[in-house]
Amino acid sequence: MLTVYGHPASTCTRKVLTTLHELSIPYDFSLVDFAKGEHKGAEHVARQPFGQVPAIDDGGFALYESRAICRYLNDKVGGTLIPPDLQGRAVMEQWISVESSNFVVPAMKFVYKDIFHRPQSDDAMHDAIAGLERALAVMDARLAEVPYFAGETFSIADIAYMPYVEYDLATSARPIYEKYLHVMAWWTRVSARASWRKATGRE
Ligand SMILES: N[C@@H](CCC(=O)N[C@@H](CS)C(=O)NCC(=O)O)C(=O)O
Repeated sequence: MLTVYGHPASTCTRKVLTTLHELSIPYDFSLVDFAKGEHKGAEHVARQPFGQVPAIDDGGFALYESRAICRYLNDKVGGTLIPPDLQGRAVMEQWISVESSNFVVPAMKFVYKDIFHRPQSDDAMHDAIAGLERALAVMDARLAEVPYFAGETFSIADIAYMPYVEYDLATSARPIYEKYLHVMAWWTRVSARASWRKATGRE
């Protein structure tokens, strides 16, 4: 049995759980309790050397890094979460890179400020607003053309954005998102998926 070591509220854990549900892969969930500092304890650091979640153990095969885990899971079962053709896969990878390089940092600033109540300087929030606007404009233009980041089908690229979008929509970033109608329409589509509802404890 595959075991996920993670935390149910963690964005990166949610990517892996969504992928598992999309692929109908059974798993055990092992809570890494942040409140007890378990993520920085020796047992978890042996699984994830940066003391972060998630990590998996698949019958003795250990892996960490959420995006690598999602790709592994899809390839393990021959899933449809990665486009089968060379160019489709490359486009999916492009959008995962945009997520990790251009989107996550500004998106998470709002989560740190409004959900974790970690003080952020005015300069930091000014940069976050500008960075988020820029990323959303690029994402919106893509989603005006196709229903999902990789094209016609839901992929790991969509999963990569979803946890951050959900948290941001509960922050002061929401009015910024609401200007980008194609992003909002995509969110309505993808957040209705059973895999996401299960990964976030709604089903
Ligand atoms: N690149 C890693 C990032 C993992 C990550 O940042 N996990 C967060 C939770 S979403 C975490 O464990 N934070 C605790 C910490 O960094 O101390 C991945 O994609 O798995």
